[in-house]
Amino acid sequence: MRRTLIVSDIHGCIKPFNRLLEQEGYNAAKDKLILLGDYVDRGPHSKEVVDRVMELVQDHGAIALRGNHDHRFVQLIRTNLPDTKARFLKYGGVATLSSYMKASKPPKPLTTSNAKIQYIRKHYARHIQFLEKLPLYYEDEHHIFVHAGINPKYARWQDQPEHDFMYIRDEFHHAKLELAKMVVFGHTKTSKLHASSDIWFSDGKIGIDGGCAYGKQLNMLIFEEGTYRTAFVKG
Ligand SMILES: [Mn+2]
Repeated sequence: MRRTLIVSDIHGCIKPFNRLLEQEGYNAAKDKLILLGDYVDRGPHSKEVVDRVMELVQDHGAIALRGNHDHRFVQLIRTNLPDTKARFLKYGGVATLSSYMKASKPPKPLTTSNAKIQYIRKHYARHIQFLEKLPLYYEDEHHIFVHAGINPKYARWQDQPEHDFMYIRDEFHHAKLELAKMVVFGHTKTSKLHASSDIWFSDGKIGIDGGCAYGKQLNMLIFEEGTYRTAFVKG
């Protein structure tokens, strides 16, 4: 029977991610892998995570959604607007720039963030094109998968603004949703939803961000034959 494996908020943590897939025996021919976004920022290996996610999507049929950090990284490289840049650098983006520089070793070391941004724009267009095309949600028979959540204000959740898909927190966490499907999401560390980094199961919602980039854990939700199981590796 086919399993569905869900992981979120990898945030540059390539080693835990690969360990988790290996530990749970991920087999692309049999398993459906769904990634809920936030591949970059905070952790040490954003570039490697994006490479791996591209490979999983393009060669192995995985589904990858876009998170707010992926979205901001794309905006930064495309526009380099001061406000975008300030937020990017404030929320873990310094690690992303370092990761790309370390991996590509430009002929002379680039010292300013502007020079690094230009370098990435020139040499990693394929990463940016990949990230900006990622969808904001995915559905299967039983689930809605999103990065951050669903705003209960909208009669059709698909009509909510892009921003809600990537950023919403409390309004969604506290909402009593009248949806036929379970919402699986990341974005908010589960330690903020209950007193643990383990997966948070609630009425109609499952939160899975274990805070790996903060030294906690990378969770995997496993759905098989109508039941859930959880797995994780330490960050
Ligand atoms: Mn996020």
